[in-house]
Amino acid sequence: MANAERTLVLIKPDALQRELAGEVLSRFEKKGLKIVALKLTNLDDSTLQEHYGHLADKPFFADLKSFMMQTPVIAMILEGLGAIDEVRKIVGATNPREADAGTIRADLSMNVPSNMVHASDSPENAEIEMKRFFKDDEVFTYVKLTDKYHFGEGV
Ligand code: IDP
Ligand code: MG
Repeated sequence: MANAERTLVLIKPDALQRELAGEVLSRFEKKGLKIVALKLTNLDDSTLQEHYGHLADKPFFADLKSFMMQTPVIAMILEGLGAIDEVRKIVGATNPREADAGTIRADLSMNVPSNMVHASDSPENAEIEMKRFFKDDEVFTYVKLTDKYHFGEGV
């Protein structure tokens, strides 16, 4: 939709290990975010070096990378009004014990790095991250019957 944003989300290995991937995806769907790309993919060291480059100097960086390689992750692009901020709101603060109740991280996790989900934090990073994980022909545009509720005005 012309007035909507797109954002990159990863469902992390702890969610897959704990059989909570469906629960996480369901929360985004229920909000009214449209799935426009979705796949299971393995992360390698160089992808993680790029993706978490802002954390490369941290003492936990090696552990973070090996955590993210425990299983494939589910990568997706979600579309919606203000999707970047709305998804970050639903995901909650980085530390699950500081996240607000009702968020995915607060409700379903206890610790870092195993906090269930990655979500882009700005329009600039969303563009970079969507390209990092998806080719153009893996991203879909389609009409849903519910679009008028989630994207329309005055309905
Ligand atoms: P974000 O995921 O909320 O955007 P970032 O600061 O970008 O938070 O950190 C990326 C990821 O690195 C976090 O989601 C978490 O998995 C991991 N992480 C962040 N801080 C720590 C830490 O202090 N110890 C271990 N892992 C951390
Ligand atoms: Mg981040």
